[in-house]
Amino acid sequence: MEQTFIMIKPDGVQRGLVGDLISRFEKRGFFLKGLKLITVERSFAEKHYEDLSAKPFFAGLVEYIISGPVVAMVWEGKNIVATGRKMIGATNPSNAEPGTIRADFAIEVGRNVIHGSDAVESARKEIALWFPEGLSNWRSNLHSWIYE
Ligand code: DAT
Ligand code: MG
Repeated sequence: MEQTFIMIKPDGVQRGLVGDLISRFEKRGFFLKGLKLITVERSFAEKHYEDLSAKPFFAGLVEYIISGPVVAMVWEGKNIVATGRKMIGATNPSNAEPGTIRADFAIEVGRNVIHGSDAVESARKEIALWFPEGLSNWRSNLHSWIYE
């Protein structure tokens, strides 16, 4: 089953959105496979966002991500990478569709509350980076109530 890396950014933690955001993924029918509250080092944040290192907003983005604890998670389910991105909404909250996380909880692109992997391959890389210790391998008893 497909997995994705989801991170609640420092603003989401500070604003008390952790429970609500986790709830959205749980209620949809996705399964939580990894979870931790962690404040990352600058070099780690730079590695996570290495593909964006040439962008003018890179330094500010790194400052934001290291500004407080984040909630790092791995979620699992059918087509979760693409579905997770849809649930999160457009990068700039002002372009995000109503009902998406970024439309419901954010105003500015540099305070957009949550990260989600953009492809199966980047999910694999991000999960390996954030969870080198591995994941929990449990299987929900609700599986057959969610999947045909
Ligand atoms: P996403 O987080 O939707 O995958 P991304 O990977 O292109 O978007 O960029 C990572 C983060 O960088 C994004 O969540 C917020 C910030 N960012 C992206 N584009 C930006 C811009 N034009 N100005 C300021 N910050 C930006
Ligand atoms: Mg991205």
